[in-house]
Amino acid sequence: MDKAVKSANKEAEQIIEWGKSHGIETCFDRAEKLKPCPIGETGACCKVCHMGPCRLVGKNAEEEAKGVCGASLPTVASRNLLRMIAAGTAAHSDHARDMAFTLLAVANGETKDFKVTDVRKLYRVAGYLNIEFEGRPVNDVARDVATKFLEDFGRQKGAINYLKRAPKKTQERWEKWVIAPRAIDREVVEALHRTNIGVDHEPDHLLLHGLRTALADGWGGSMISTDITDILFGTPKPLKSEASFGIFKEDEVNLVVHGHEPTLAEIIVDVVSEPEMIDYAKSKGAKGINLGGMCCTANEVLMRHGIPTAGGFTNQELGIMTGLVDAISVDVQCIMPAIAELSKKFHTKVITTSEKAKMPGAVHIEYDEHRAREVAREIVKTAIDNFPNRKTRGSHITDKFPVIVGFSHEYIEYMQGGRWRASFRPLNDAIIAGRIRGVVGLAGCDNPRVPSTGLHRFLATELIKHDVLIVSTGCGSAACATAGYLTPEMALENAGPGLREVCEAIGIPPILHLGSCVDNTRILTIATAMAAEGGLSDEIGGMPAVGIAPEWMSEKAIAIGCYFAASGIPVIFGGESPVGASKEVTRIMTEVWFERFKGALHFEPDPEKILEMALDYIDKAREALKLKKYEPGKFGTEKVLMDMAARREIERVAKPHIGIY
Ligand code: SF4
Ligand code: MSK
Repeated sequence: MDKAVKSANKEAEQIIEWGKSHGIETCFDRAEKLKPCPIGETGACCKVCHMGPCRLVGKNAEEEAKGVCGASLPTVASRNLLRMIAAGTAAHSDHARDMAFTLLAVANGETKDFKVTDVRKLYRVAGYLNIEFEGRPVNDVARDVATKFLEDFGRQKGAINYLKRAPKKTQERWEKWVIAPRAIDREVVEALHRTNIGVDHEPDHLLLHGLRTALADGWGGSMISTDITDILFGTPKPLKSEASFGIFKEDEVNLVVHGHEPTLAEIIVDVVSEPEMIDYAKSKGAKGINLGGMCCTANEVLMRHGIPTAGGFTNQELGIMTGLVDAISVDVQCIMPAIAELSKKFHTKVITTSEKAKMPGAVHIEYDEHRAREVAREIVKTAIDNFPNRKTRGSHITDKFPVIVGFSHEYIEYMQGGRWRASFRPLNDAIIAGRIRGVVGLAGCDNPRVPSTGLHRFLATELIKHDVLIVSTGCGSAACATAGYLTPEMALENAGPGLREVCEAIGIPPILHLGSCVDNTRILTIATAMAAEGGLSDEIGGMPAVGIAPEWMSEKAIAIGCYFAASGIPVIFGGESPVGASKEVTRIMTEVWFERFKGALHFEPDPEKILEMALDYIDKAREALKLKKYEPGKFGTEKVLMDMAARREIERVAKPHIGIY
């Protein structure tokens, strides 16, 4: 990895260089100019009251430094982490709340623009929630599902519904350590209460509530969001698309959807192919309308409709700098306010759409689920009207890469046995035999403080070389997509012999795109299914599986890392630890959590060490499970079992929108 470059993405680097020669500043330049405060960076600064901010620094800060109120460094650092978890959980879960309201509006007939698309998934979810579904009208079941989900936000006592989806042993650990969340809002509110001046001061106690809050995200908000999105818009199946800046077209109106919420974007996907809209675009001199995505809204429409992606978080300014984006419609989360200012240097219109998120310099066209199509048309029309203003003086890029995306856990199950024998048996067997050494969830943001996307690329190639199957989400997926890694050919060229054999037999890439950030919950579902299948661990903890977020930056990533850790998956984050100032907090998150939950949260800036740690965790888990010692190229003779239906299905992977499960 070339540490001198700002982005490992050649095309991104080209645009950054073009920007430099035209006096345009991006997050990469600002990251260079603005060094992080070393006290805040490591969690040693407290500003929860106005006697501070108190900076707990010095040689013996861990033992001796105290804030004005007497708070110690471990207290301050653990409070800071808990607040990050609460904020991350709030973001994912508020998104989920809106999804639940949309499902309720559909069930009540209050919106005509959405419907239940995947009835099978609705029934599956109803089953998880003990809701009767057989013989009942679909909308009645949908109403009960939405209502039960909404209870998960405001319940005062009891437990979040989906906790019982976890393996029994995993649930028992949560009960033993009293971290089973009661309700999403309750845990977030309690986190803010406990971290208020003068409340909870015991680091372990604060961090246990951190895990409880994070579980409210993983097995609550995020999982609810994933499931409702599948119900409303369809459970993803592999399909082919493209990634990188070359997705923009010179002769068409380019509209980008960016952020995290799929609802408005789903309707925009529909509206851009309305004949009246295409005619309108033609009347303005364009050949058509080209829709692209950015960040996680991109992941949502990419995996359901094959809408191409321009990439992840750090590509948002660069996309505008191609000079080809006529409008960028943003919803919530990970939207840099810099894009509004930057857009003034081009012709791009930045359109904010959420009642929760406005931006100085942007046009605001507010989304309302009751008139979704009308709003979507206004947005598409704004982009079309702006096409004649295109000055085409940006840094045009033509490179793009093919991608195969959209591996929902349901499809992964299906592809291992067809419709009637769907299971996780072949995957478990491949791990047992040592063909697949283990599984890594490669997730999280891309970050301008490192050669952006470079850590994802390095780890992706190294892990598959070592026969580790990768499941990826969020901007980690975008980093792999814009590198051309999300193809079955990647297995032939780069995977170790065992993983290659499995990928060839099933016809899958060695890096499976699972979706957006909230879809990290699909990894929890996969791990649960693997535990139920048998032959490996009987809980999530102890699986030869690791989570890695090498370039994380968002508080949401911290919440994700913590719900993985509490569920039993060791997690390694890149960069400096946000609690690195406290040895005690670091010890709790690694040794103590591992002892209690078999999960942990590490921070390690060196990507080579991240790789080493991940492989070590995997090998130790294999040893503890008494599995065959991993040796490259040496494994048993078991074959991946597939029926004819599954084989025929896989052969269609290269065609757009496949899948019959
Ligand atoms: Fe300082 Fe204590 Fe106030 Fe924090 S809570 S700012 S440590 S006085
Ligand atoms: S968008 S949270 S930069 S992954 Fe989900 Fe990407 Fe991180 Fe945002």
